[in-house]
Amino acid sequence: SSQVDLTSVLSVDTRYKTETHAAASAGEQVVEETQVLFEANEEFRKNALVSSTEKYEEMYKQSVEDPDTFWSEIASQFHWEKKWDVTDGKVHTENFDVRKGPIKVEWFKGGKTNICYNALDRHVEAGRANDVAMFWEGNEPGYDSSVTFGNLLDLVSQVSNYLRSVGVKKGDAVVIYMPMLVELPVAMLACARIGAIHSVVFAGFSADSLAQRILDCKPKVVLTANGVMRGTKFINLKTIVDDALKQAKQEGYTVETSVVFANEVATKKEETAWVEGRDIWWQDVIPSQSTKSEVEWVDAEDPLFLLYTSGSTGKPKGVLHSTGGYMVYTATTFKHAFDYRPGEVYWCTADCGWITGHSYLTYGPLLNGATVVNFEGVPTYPDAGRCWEIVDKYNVNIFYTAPTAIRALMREGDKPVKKHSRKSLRVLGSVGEPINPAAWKWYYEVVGDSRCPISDTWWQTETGGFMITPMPGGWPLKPGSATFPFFGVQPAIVDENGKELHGECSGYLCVKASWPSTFRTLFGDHPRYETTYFAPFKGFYFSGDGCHRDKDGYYWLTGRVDDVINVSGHRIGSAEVESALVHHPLCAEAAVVGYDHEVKGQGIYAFVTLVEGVEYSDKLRKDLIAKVRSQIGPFAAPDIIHWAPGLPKTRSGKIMRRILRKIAANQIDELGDVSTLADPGVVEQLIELRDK
Ligand code: 6R9
Repeated sequence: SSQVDLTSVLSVDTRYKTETHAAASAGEQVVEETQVLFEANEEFRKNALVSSTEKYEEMYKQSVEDPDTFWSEIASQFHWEKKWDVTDGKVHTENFDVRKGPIKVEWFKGGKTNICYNALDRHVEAGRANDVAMFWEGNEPGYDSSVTFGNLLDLVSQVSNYLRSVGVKKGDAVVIYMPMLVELPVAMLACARIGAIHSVVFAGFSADSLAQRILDCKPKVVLTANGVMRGTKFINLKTIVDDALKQAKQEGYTVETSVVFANEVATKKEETAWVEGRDIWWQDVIPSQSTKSEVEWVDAEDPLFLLYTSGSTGKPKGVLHSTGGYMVYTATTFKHAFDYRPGEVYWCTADCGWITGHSYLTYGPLLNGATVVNFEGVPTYPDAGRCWEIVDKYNVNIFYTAPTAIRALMREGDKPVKKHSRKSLRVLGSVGEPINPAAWKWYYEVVGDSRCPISDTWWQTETGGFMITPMPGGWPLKPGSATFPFFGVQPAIVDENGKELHGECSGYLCVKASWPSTFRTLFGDHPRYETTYFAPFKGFYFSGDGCHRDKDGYYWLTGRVDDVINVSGHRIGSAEVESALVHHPLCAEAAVVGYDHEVKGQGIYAFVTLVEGVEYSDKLRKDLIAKVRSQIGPFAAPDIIHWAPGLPKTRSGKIMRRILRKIAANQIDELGDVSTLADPGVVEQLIELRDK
């Protein structure tokens, strides 16, 4: 791979200015802007895919003025068994305006393709069967493996043949609840190969959450593993799945087949609970399958996968992505946002249970024929140098992680980083939440030795791929800004009335027109799709994020403006946590807000009103937290439980979260007007009980 000798970047703008401002709409979200420009050096820029702002502007202009031609040219680089329909020169149709009828997006309709074929067979047929497609690094140092594109295709074919043998057909759902083994992306690709819809559930979700998802999408088969070690912790996945399947059955849906990968490094087969007739060992049925598997050619608009994500209200939403547009878009964004060069090794630390693991650990990189690293463990095990040890071990060129991981490692100091060479690194990436300038600079200076541009990629489960992102080498970066829109993406910052703002401004981030990987619906609930995302600001897709555009046109994401809390880059709905808390028999009412957390970005702060006559106790506090862990998953556990004799409510009974956020942030003198409260005395009581 092309290793460019990169000397330190030059700081174009030497004035170091730190500005803080509040996003108009977000009100309480504050972004810290550092207006220093970081520019990749000349050598980097010369070789970059997009090497100048002019080049970007020219391509961007074409992409929004004539998206049909722009994306058709790119789509043609993939294999299509049958070409898509072109009507009046158009390859896509869309309605983004609820006033004009149902919201609808279609790209490359009529085209027949298969994303698994494009991610694997295509490269094998091009003579790359023996190139490494995936390096797998286990939780325990020393446990590793590598698979070539040929190996991967064989494995995927076997799993797909097995799925067919148990009756899984095109359009059927398959739930995958697996740790980060090679078999997880394999399972996803196997579903895609036969046109089945995969729904990966992050293997950190509880039995209740898994059951809820199973009941929603009704999978024929569940693919899982008996257990996994994450750091020093053993997670018994099998008992969670058993519990979930039992719950689902009680609620009326029976899963006939559960395939269990025996993960012998973590636990023993004989110690695994078993349900005869339903459970079957992966190792007993997959390796005996044929490695030849017919590709199911699907329509570009046929569904590829479902991924549940949290909203501000109600139960999790099944975000549905279709095949063709998603394929074209994830591949293209991967290539440009990381300036990927053939032969490079790319490592994304995300789990396949989240969208990042779908688009940028599996599909995007493999579609480009990139070699990916799949890491089972955690960044701090056995020590804080693990990531850099892995970078050196596989000569990783592109490293993509989340701010929460960066901050956690930053706390351990520079030493564990400096112990390893990291000279293979060329590009760094960040995703999941706004990256604070201090973490950005540490990442840049210490991890990247002031040599690697950082791609801070803003996007969402719903968008399928990067929306606002740097193209390294294309333009200077500002720490904390995701910079500019990707090709074809037309962002709009609007005010609370839905009026688009221009120039330097702050407001709600929307998108004006579809991009190829727009999510097509919420599974089984198109009305909710329309009301959540398209009704708030007519004519636009509303992201739920606040945003500021500075005088140079750079975009700064300021965080969620709804009741979604972003903990370590994981989206958690306040309503979900509240509903878990009130499941506890002694909890009468709960209100949950986010608060600034040094490592996690945001922490979960829960105000809890107990049933009349019940005493506060540390034991009860623990029980309440345990309730959330079991209802949602350990990652959603509240950091703080604040006893609340009452909650601040308006006369119409609406909880005023604005006030709770201020109390959680300990900004007691900024509570604002409390006179509209039904009982203003509640606030005094809450302040008194802080830290109690
Ligand atoms: C990809 C992913 C989406 C929410 C999104 C926003 C936050 C993600 C960000 C970012 C600022 C970035 N977010 N990336 N905020 N800068 N680079 O994380 O998807 O889990 O659906 O979360 O995450 O608030 O709305 P998802």
